[in-house]
Amino acid sequence: MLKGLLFDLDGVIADTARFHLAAWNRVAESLGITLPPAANDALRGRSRQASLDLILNYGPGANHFSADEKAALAAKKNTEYLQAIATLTPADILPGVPQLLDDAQAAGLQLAIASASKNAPAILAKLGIADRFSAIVDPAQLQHGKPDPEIYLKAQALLGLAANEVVSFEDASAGVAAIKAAGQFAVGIGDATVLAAADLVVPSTADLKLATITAAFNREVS
Ligand code: G16
Ligand code: MG
Repeated sequence: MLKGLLFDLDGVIADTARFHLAAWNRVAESLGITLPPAANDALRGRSRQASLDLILNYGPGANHFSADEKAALAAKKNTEYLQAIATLTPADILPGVPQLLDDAQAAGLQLAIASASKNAPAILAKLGIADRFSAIVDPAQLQHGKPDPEIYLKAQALLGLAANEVVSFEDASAGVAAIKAAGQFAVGIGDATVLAAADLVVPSTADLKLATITAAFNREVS
């Protein structure tokens, strides 16, 4: 029986994935690296450090940079990102999400955030929805990033639920891989080809309907 919903944040609750990508693009440009279109999905859901390594590997290679140089580049990216998210307001919650949260709470479902972002609590506060979630995983406490299942298993545990009692939402292939490795039902938001491993894919958050999701979950999870 469905008892909880686990949400990625960037690209699912708010359209902050474009701010991450823009900030990383600036870092890449400063190093003379051009990011290929595939970086758009590859960077989503990855930790700050893993994202930087990915970018450097599109150029001379992550092993050509010292730990100090990498820390400075990551800090530069986060400074740019913080400037971008400073402008966020409740109007930046993605379409369909407020209704989904309302419907989920009316149905008695528990809600949790499984975001790789250390900035997630600040973003939720700016969006005015922090109190909707009974658990927010702290990514600083994790050993492994997405696509490892750890973050989704942690979110499920914080709610006291089992894998067959939750539905998890992701916009990234690494995130969908993490959900599936956790043994949970995955809803992918975006390109059905990129997110083919998800149990259900919708093109945008505006298409997220609790009744449809629950019906698909009940068909697949016994
Ligand atoms: C998000 C983004 C990633 C970002 C990561 C870490 O994960 O999708 O692009 O690199 O958080 O963010 P920060 O640098 O703010 O700690 P998610 O899981 O919310 O999609
Ligand atoms: Mg995401």
